[in-house]
Amino acid sequence: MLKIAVILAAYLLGSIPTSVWVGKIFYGIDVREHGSGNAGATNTIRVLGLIPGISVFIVDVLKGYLAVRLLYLTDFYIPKTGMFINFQLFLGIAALLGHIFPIFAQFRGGKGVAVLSGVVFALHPYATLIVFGIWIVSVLITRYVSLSSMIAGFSFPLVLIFVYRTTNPSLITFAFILAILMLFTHQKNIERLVKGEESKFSLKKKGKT
Ligand code: NKO
Repeated sequence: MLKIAVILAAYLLGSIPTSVWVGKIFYGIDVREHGSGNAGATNTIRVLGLIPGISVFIVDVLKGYLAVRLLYLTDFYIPKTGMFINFQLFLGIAALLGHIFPIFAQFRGGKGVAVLSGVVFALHPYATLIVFGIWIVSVLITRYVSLSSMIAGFSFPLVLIFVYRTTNPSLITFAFILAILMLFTHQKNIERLVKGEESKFSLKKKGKT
């Protein structure tokens, strides 16, 4: 019972719709009605500017990090199997699902990139720093945040396997599931990338479009 309550708490923490609230409270704007329509840090930079966007990024990373760190309990035991699954992984997924389908914002949330970086930082900080480096280089080369986020998503399990020689099967499976989840949340971006219509990242805010 306690574990279910804690997973629910992680979902509620992830559900805090940072970009939607920052936009509505400080600018009277719902960022989901402008730019890419995404409730995330990138679109907040696009619509409202760098300072609110970076603030959203920091809070969203913290949601993922705190869900995994603060709510930590002992590992899950699957009855009769002798198997333990790392409970932190469930908390990370719960926080991500909260962010993507937030109960506090009509279930229309973000794509989970910033939250996922907080989750993976809590699980493996060094691998996450490498992946962050890959993300930055990819943004600089391609100028596509969405593409870079998907590349980062798949880099995390690959860095775990090939750089850190991780053998923990539940961590690796979890990392691949999350990379696939990133493809799912970026479906519209993938369509735009294929058509050559995806917007390239720039620090200048474009205003309400
Ligand atoms: O508005 O559809 P859009 O162009 O906004 O947005 C696409 C974008 C959505 O994501 C965000 C959050 C941006 C945060 C970027 C920080 C990335 C740091 C990644 C480092 C480590 C991550 C490990 C695994 C992550 C997937 O994509």
